Amino acid sequence: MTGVQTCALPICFPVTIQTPTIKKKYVSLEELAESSMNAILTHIEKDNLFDLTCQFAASVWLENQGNGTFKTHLLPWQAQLAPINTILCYDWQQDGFPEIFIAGNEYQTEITTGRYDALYGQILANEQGKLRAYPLGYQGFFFRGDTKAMALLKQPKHTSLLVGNNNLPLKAFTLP
Ligand SMILES: [Ca+2]
Repeated sequence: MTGVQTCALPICFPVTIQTPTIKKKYVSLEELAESSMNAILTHIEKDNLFDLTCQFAASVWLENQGNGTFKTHLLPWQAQLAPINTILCYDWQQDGFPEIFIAGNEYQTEITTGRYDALYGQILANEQGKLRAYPLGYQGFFFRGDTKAMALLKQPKHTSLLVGNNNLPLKAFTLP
């Protein structure tokens, strides 16, 4: 006994769900962690594999600079709290610069990952192209949920912003 504890490879560990042969090959997380990617994938035909690379993980907006080139701008940190699923532009003050309404979250994650639920709806002020986050809950725009879609509904005297969430009733906010 060396005093080193090993942790059994849980059957619900994401990689063992997606590649069950790994579960048979490795009995502990320690063994798996110490193995190279080539060693782990010895049983897989590598000709059919391809590499994917993530440059960064953030929500951004892209500025079209013409000639097929785009400049990347990070959204404010308040928009980085969870995945954004829906974006809607509406000129709140009618000054010619549409505000950006964002909503999202993701409840369908694997149980070992945990759900993304930190976004309660956010309005970004568009100050002549520079984005600034309004305070959370500004003008009552605040809601919980796994938001998947928003839409504007123009009515005779005002515009409604409709917010659709999984497993929750449709929400409506009155816009000026
Ligand atoms: Ca505006």
